[in-house]
Amino acid sequence: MSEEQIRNLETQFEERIARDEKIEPKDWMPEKYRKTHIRQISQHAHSEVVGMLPEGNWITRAPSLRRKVALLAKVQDEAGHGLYLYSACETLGISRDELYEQLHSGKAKYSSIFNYPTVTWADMGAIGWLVDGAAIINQVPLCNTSFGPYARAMVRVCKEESFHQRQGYEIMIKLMNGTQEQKDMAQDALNRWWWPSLMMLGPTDAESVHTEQSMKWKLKRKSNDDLRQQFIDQTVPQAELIGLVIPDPDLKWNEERGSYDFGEINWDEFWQVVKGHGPMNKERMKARVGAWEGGEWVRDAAMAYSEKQQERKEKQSASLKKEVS
Ligand code: BYC
Repeated sequence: MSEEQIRNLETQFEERIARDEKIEPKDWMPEKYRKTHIRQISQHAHSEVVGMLPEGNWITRAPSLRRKVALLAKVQDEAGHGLYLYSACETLGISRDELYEQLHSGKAKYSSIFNYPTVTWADMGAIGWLVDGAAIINQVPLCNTSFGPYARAMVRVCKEESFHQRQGYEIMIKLMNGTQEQKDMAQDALNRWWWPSLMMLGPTDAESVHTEQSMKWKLKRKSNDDLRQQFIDQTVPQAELIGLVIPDPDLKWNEERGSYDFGEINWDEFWQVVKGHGPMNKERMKARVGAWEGGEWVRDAAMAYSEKQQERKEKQSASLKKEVS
């Protein structure tokens, strides 16, 4: 293709984005658009799948049958989100095996938030309330993202995230209506998950290398700092309502801005976690790689079965043809 032809295609592409048209997998797209979508969608898929581990840790220890059923359903939803997202990503011309390889080799990132341990039952409340709460704020704008398969996957993901957020907040409400020990457990979980939840929404806009281009392509619809502010403004009243204290001495309502001012985020901690040095990075990868290796016989058996079915079909159609002739 000549340079002029490519320039024309690029112009048409930008015009489609400006008209808010969805870009579909078979449409022409700039290589960088394709690559940055593979990066973000696959990181999102990996986050869902790795994100099953901290909560999976509590399924057998949920305090009642009702809690167990809800937690199981939530973790299963996360597996489903991973599947929609891997499928959306594959439409961009990358295989599932390549995506897994990138995760297992450490080449692809997944959300920093899942590298923290879940040490008490209250952590199930804090994750649902805060982590899924932050995820909703981040993902609702993505329902309107420019790449069709990603936008459509996000619609269902967001509906399910809202159930997750409510089940988490309900655990916190229950604990805050309980004994002093239960209240302390809830406050301790908030103390540990608050700052990592703010970090989860990504580096500051000044440090965010991808935001500018991703906003132009309508892959991202809101900046990291705007989403973080929205999350804080939404969550602080929820904490106050049930008697929890946000662990930030600098948190203060700013009348002029109509938003909360908040304290300094420890960005060194964030980058350490992103680079693989968080409290649980090694365990998380060990669990994922172990699941991949341990599942090899299942994949082999499924392949052998489908080859056998194919052979059977071919034989049947050959004998049918013979009969007809
Ligand atoms: N953790 O330029 P930036 C869930 C990386 S799943 C690790 O701002 P971008 C759930 C970033 O990748 C939630 N790395 O990037 C599941 C980039 O590095 P690379 C997951 C992070 O893409 C189970 C560099 O830092 N949600 O909710 O414009 C149970 C510079 O950042 C993080 C999604 O994935 C991080 N937190 O913006 C419960 C949503 N933040 O790639 C809940 C979709 C940044 O150049 N993703 N980095 O090596 C997004 O919206 C965006 O990708 C982000 C980052 C806002 C996360």
